[in-house]
Amino acid sequence: MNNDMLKDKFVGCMLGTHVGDALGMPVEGYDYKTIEANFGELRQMLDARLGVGTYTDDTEMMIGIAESIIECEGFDGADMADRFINLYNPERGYGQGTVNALSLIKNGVEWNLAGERVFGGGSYGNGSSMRIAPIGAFYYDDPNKLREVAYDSSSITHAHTFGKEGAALQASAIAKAINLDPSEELDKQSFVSDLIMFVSDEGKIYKAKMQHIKELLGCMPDKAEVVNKLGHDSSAPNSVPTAIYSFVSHSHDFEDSVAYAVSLGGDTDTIGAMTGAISGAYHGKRGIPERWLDVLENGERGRDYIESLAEKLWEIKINIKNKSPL
Ligand code: AR6
Ligand code: MG
Repeated sequence: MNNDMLKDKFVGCMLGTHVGDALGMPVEGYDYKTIEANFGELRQMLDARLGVGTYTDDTEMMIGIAESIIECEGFDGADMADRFINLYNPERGYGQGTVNALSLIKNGVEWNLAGERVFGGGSYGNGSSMRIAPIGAFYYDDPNKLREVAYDSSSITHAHTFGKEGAALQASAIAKAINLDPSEELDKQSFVSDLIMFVSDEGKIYKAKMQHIKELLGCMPDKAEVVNKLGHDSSAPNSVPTAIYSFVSHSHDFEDSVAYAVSLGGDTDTIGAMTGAISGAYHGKRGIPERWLDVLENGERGRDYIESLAEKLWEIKINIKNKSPL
């Protein structure tokens, strides 16, 4: 793949997170019937609690990951945890497990020990999967390193095996999407089969969910069946596969995939953000509707800043690749 396309995909997965987060935020917690009855097919950014196009904790924490990887040229747990703490703005709407883990670290607990103390053994919320786009992009060509860094970055706040595996699975879906050419037809079944192979034995809950995805791809399920089989709540096992399905079943078009993810209801901002990350990694920024990009919040750490982070991440990646002996 040429470098320009790669750059567009790095930007696409990070802005895709922001777009999906912003589209989903105004309808967070609604069920699919309520969304349908009130908004039909949601294709326009609605006024959210912080304004049109604003983001939640998903995008705020993604920014922390990107800043940390750029600054450290790779993963540094203490630095990443510090950035989560410094960026933390309660108005963005954080999960309780994340708030608890970050406050333990702020009070002196080591970054790699706090996560286990949450929910007695670690959180399996989707909070470490929703923010993973920069890791999926940065390690798009190295599945082993991608898994290691996804696990470690997750363990800061989400130390439960299902939390860590969800983050690695979401990162792997992003990496695979980066490696594919969107002008060629996506082989949907093999995209999902490869992800099933990637999931570790300890994460077998995901293998079962991904098997459901393969079956759903073979029929034309209604939303009730999709939600019933895959889930749409704020746990990683009940939302990462839902995002993967939303992408794979609507891989022809960024807008269709993210609109569909949000239309399923439940944890709409996060399922939207995760679908946007995978779909943006596949189509690149050029696949994201301009009318959505135009209304994204664009203050100090808004749309343009996120794009500049993605470009820096890409630059560092290219420099490392150019230095490598092979
Ligand atoms: N035992 C029981 N329930 C659990 C466990 C566990 N070990 N781990 C997670 N849950 P949390 P997040 C359930 O609090 O992942 C924001 O809106 C529990 O019901 O760690 O950072 C974000 O945007 C818990 O409330 O938060 C996301 O949409 C839930 O999983 C969402 O919140 C979330 O885990 C999740 O953020
Ligand atoms: Mg959120």
